[in-house]
Amino acid sequence: MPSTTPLRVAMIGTAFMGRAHSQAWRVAPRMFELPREVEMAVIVGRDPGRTDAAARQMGWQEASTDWRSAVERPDIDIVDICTPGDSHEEIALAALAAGKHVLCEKPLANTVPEAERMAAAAREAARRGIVAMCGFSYRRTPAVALMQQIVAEGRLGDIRHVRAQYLQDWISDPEAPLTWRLDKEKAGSGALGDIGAHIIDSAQWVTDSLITAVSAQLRTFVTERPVLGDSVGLGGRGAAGGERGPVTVDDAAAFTATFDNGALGVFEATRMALGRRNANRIEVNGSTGSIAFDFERMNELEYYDAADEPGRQGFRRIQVTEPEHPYLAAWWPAGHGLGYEHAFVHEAVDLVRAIDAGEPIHPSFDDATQVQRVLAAVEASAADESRLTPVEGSK
Ligand code: SOE
Repeated sequence: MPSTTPLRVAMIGTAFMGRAHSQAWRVAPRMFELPREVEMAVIVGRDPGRTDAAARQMGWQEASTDWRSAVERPDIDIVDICTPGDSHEEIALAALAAGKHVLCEKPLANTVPEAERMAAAAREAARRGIVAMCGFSYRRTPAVALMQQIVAEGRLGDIRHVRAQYLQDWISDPEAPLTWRLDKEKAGSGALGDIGAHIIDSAQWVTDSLITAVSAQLRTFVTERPVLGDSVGLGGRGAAGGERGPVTVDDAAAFTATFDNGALGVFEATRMALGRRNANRIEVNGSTGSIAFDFERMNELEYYDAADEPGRQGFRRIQVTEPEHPYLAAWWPAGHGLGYEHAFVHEAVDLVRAIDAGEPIHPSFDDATQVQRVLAAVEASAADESRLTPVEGSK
């Protein structure tokens, strides 16, 4: 039975991540045995009407347009930050100072200095029993969590290759409008920080090793787009009427990476891979085996064990739906499978359990700051054109 005092949540943000996190807070206490009840106390958005509607639709007790007052309320225990990256630091620092536990969407911040200040505040708050977590949700997709377990068991031997891609195509159309994700001021970077951050975090976590150096290229294929009015969800700027504005972030990133365990990494993040709506893939090759995850088949892992006898070797498909698999015992019988939103439920479950136990949780703000440092290194590498070696003879 949960203890009597519920954990009351204030969530800031009402768009895609606001919806995903609302689903998580609604479902977590209903599907998992939690030590504390969870109350969805208040949702905060910019527009009063839309935020009221979001509260009703998503199941929040109250709606507000004032995040500062929500963060200061004595009846709030957790602040869940689902806003664009340019507001993460201000909100997180205020929440931590007010003694609230914090879940902050990824990437943690738009710059390394912002992330470092957030991580320092989280370390100080931890001394007051406060828990802070960054929402790299894919760690809690059961197949990725199982991948990490298999690698941690040493079944792949020495890790040699990490190959990770995160492919989307939602802005392949050059007439897709300028939204906040295409604005460096709001988002910090483009595909690199939005989806590249996920595969950087997953790769480092699954292999228990950190990226120490990168060599990168960034591309912006479409350099200007239609400007939209400031409508909800699009976050466009200015008036409509045929106006166009500059895209100030990358459409695509590609980089190689050195890991501190000697492994060689190859990473790709793009919003221009036509036909790939949300293809998040990671493959790890070791000296005694390989393992691969593809979000387009998110309830499966492909596993190759070199110990299999000759003539019987090959990638086997593990259906990650068994009760022994991470998080699955709380869900359906084997073979039924989970979806994108379940990783967010697992985030909420683990956060509530960590808060109740007074224990830290990963990915921490320190983990997320390491990701931010890799993002910054990629941008610095890509900015140094001198590193590109021209191919002789080609024009
Ligand atoms: C990008 O469109 C995005 O919404 C990311 O921001 C999320 O982190 C990812 O889970 C889905 O795609």
